[in-house]
Amino acid sequence: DLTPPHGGTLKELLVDSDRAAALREEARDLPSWDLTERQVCDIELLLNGGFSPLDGFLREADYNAVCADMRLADGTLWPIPINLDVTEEFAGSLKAGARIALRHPEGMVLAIMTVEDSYRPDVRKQAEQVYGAADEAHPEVFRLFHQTNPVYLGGPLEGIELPPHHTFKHLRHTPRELREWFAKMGWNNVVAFQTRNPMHRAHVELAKRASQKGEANLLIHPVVGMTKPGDVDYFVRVRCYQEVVKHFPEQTTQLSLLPLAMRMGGPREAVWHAIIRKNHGCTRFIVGRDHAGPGKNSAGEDFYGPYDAQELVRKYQDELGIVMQPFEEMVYVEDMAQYVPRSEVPEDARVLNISGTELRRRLKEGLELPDWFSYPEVITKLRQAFPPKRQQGFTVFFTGLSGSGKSTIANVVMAKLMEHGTRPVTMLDGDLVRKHLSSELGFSKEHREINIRRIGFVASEITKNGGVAICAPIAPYRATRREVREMVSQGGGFIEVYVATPLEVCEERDRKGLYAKARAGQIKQFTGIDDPYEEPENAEVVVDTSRYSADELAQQVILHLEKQGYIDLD
Ligand code: PPS
Repeated sequence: DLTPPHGGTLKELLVDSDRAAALREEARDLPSWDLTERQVCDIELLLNGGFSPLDGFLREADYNAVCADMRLADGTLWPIPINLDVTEEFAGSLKAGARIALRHPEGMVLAIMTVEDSYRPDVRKQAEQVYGAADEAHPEVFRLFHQTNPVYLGGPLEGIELPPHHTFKHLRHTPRELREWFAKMGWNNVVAFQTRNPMHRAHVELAKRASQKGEANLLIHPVVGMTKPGDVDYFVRVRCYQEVVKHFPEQTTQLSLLPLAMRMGGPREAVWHAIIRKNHGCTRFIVGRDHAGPGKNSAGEDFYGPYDAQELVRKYQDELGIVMQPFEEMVYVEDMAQYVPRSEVPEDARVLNISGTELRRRLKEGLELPDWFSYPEVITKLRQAFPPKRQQGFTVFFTGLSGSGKSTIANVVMAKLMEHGTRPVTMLDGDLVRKHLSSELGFSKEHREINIRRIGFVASEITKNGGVAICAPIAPYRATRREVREMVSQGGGFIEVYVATPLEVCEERDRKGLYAKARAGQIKQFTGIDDPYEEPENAEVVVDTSRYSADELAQQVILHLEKQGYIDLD
């Protein structure tokens, strides 16, 4: 028999069709909340039982216990908080015990929630307890601090329908569907392989060995919800997985897509992944090196040790009821023409390895990828998705004080790129954007953030489609610039240019007379005077207009673009 779900029963929260019809009618008169991308992922696994035994978004007592002890208030092991975060306005409009309609961005109501709890989390504490550090270099901590609404609502859900999917439908399965399929196939021992990256020969070797060792069938169970910013997007990955499954024995391997929003929580996330796979009917779960690792912290060190995740899963092994199959990194030994676990490499043997970062670099630069590393079909799919840099779109994002000379340099850069003529160019200058896209916005922190996110959104669309976006807002906040960088980098290049003209020089020039007005108190919240400007720490190019002319500085930007391979000046 298959493993029982976590907590004993598969907690599916979808109601029958009569009840669903009644709920849809009720929803018409209820306050409704538009789910964020993250919340859509979470609600899908809540409704389909992937998050059994949860019956909805966490109430405060459960949330506190999960953060502090990795358990729900009733003692059940549960490592990651699942919350419905909403705005103060929305939370403030609700009475105790209110029912609210939770809507998919396409408009349909997915579930009705009875709000039992409304609470304000201490996100720093959450970051420290769950992710081990309140360090914004951790992608989930950053999200928690900058992209999470301030109030959490907790309470049970009545599910009406699952979020719709329009891609790869034949590869999506609920826990129940997978369990039924395993039963039909007589698969009573299934090992799950988790991944958020394209699979190459090393992963195939690892998964094959794991299934042989456990005498188990194999479920390749990649995450297609949300992964780490900068990852290869799932459309591309799934096209690769479809090629890779052909290299496994047909009767023993199944590919299925998991709509999970990852947190990059390392050890705790590994425990969570194990629970989710158990709910999907798996008996075994592969935990490799640096499972769900977020990369380096702001001091340049790894957040978690390479085998911390294995250790934590091992600690809860009995309680989890799914067997961990720990795995070392597999490396290619050239003389043996074979992959082996790193500790089994013969002494003096030459080992070949290409890291994820190195792979992305080679794809971006259009460099060679050797046959020992991956399959030709997989490389072809990756190359289609990652054209060489000179065919990619990019964004040049100028930031700096008012009057620093951003627009002037940006205009020269634009003229030079138009003259070069390989891509369409769009200018998103600060004043231009405020006239056409953001005319209703002022200069509060909130409004500036909205303004910059709009610019980022437009720039990312242009970049994704192969064009050039030149942006020149003040963009005073580091966190918002990072968001824009993440958005744009998904589909092409991002070059941040810090126009580091000192405040004294900007004020002295005062081309628009705004500094004088700000000093006189006629303009409030003026950047550099009574509003902050957070200097960029990792801009690709830094220029200072007090020393060079706009022409010279624009040339510096153009040369950077050439050096990076985006343009070819020959
Ligand atoms: S932001 O912070 O990025 O949203 O600002 P941005 O959209 O670039 O707009 C900056 C231009 O608006 C004028 N202006 C102000 N700037 C800063 N602070 C205050 N309070 C303010 N009020 C008006 C100013 O002319 C800026 O233009 P530039 O081209 O930067 O000088």
